[in-house]
Amino acid sequence: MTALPRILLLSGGGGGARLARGFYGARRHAHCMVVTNPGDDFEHLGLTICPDTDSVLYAVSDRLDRTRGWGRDGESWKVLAELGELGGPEWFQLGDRDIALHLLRRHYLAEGWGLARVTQTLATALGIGDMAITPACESPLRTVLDTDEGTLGFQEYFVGRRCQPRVDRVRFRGGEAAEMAPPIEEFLNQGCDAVVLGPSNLYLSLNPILAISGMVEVLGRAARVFAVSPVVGNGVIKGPLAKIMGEQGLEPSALAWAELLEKMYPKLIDTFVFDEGDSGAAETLRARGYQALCCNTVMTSVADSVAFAETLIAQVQPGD
Ligand code: FO1
Repeated sequence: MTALPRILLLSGGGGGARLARGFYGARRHAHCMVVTNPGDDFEHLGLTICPDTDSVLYAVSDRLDRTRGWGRDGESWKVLAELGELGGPEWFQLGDRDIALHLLRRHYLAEGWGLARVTQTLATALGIGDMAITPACESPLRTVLDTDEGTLGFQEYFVGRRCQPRVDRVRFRGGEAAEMAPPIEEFLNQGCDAVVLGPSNLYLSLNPILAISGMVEVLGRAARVFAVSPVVGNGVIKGPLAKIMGEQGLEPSALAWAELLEKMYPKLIDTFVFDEGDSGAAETLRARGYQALCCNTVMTSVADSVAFAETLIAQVQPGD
């Protein structure tokens, strides 16, 4: 029985969560650990909110509200409504079922558990304990944005201001002190055949993970490093990436994304993965000596997600 390929997936936002679901559906063909972006996390109402981790927990366990791309399906909002009645904050919408998960996270953290153990325990409770899911680090790492309306925390920008302010700079509070969560080191020590940077916002979802000291060096040692373009055609499926690229003077194209990634992390990426509609970008990169793969990267169904994960797995030989 040959060993299965071991793949590390870096995930943020809805795109990363959908690809994580794909690897879960393909788990008999590869052993995948999902590393989630901690940069969106924040403290609210005494709860530790971990949106990009919870999107993966809910997507992989088929409990995600797929319309919103976050939070629970079949949600009710009684606590939030009463909170509003009592003069509490309603701007960040926590549904009743989502609050249950947050109360449990709060309880485990108050017991002194690390966030990685909390996350894997919640995954097991959701019936997906056979998939390794961990935040990239256990200490607070918070994305802050310097905008034309001042410095904003991520959720203030994303939810509070609906991504309207112009982004001049994205920073990560706690990045220098942050260390890779223990499960990641354990996974890597047992061998890692490929790293996949998911179809996530480079500025807001992947850079926080890559800001963790030593992360880029460690990932660079993997046999293969794939990066999936979050830009499809001249747009982004969801989220503020196209707008921020424009504010940074870049056109929101798949090629501009690849060039930005290569500029930020020279030689880290072996294979750029584009949607089949962006074959031009793939050709250009191949002409520059990079490997580029074109396939269907738009995941509108679980079947799409699984097919995409299987396509990536087929590129990876165990013990590469
Ligand atoms: N996004 C919103 O646009 N509005 C919300 O009220 C909101 C609440 C929320 C609650 C829990 C959670 O895990 C995510 C939530 N999100 C909400 C999404 C959140 O802002 C994420 O950071 C984005 O999905 C970006 O990754």
